[in-house]
Amino acid sequence: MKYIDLRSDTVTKPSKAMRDAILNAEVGDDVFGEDPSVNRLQDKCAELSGKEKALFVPTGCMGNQLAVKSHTIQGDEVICEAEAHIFNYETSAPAIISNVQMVTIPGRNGVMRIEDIQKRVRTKEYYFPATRLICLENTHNRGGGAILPIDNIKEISKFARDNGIKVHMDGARIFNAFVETGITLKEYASYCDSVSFCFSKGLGAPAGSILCGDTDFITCAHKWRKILGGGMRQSGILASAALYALDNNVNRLKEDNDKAKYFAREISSVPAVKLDLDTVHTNMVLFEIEGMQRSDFLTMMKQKGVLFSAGTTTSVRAVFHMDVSMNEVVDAVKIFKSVF
Ligand code: TLP
Repeated sequence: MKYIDLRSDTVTKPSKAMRDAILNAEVGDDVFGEDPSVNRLQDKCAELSGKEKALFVPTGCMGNQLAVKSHTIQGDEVICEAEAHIFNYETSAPAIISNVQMVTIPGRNGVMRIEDIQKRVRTKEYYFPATRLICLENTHNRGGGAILPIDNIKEISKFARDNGIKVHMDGARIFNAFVETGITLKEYASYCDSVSFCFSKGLGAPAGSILCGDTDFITCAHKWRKILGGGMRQSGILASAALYALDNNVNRLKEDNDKAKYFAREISSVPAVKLDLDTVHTNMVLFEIEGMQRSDFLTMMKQKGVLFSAGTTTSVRAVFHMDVSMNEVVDAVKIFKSVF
């Protein structure tokens, strides 16, 4: 059976044109710093983010973890929103790799209130851990793809700078925010000390993410990428796909956001569906089903040809991407409604 696969935008496969770019990639040994495609990608991302340097990494998780490692020292505290990817889906890596303690702040659709952050920042007593880093996630995965309001980012950034705290933005899907808000990566990054984003999600590349920051930060991240086994030799094969994605697949993300909004509007008319349309900002829809176990619902939909995944602990998640056409979204809605 050919499924309509809405589990994640990570399921996208490289297009023919992207595969041609991969085929023609110029490569070299990146551990010697000699891969021209990787160097081009890193220079381009440094420029796009307005940061001094960028580092190509295999995954979004590695980008986040290198950021935590490079900003902190053992025993520090790192603040993040309670549903953040860095806290929930990265196998306790901040504890394992950086020996830091995560402080989680429950937010609303991923948005932390500045007052709640302020309350959790430590004073300088010797017996307290030091609050070293605040991690933001934009768009926010478990927040249903929500875009962090720019004023919220600005006030957190100002507070952090005034108090000597660093800010990292997990911008795995930052371009899904850009196509909605018109706020560039450079502007988002200007409020943060580091930003990472992924090529392997809505941008359609097979693998790869990037971490951007100042020279000292990236020098540290580069060393730790090697320690973690992320020195990838002829990785221009992957960087060429990422370059292709940046040149061709950014603006089309608006279509994915629009597909999500259409889907959300349609299913919100089903009485058993609990869904706040105001939270659907980008390419994800998180919803609850009343009167049915989530696992039963997922199985039933799979039998009918539509794949969803789990969102938060109770919600179902649908993610829209380039490998699901508008016609398939219309079909998914019909199948969805037929179940109720
Ligand atoms: N998210 C995946 C799963 O891990 C949940 C998905 O299907 O959405 N930051 C954010 C905000 C992410 O959503 C993800 C992946 C990552 C980081 C990690 O990226 P990878 O999978 O490349 O390590």
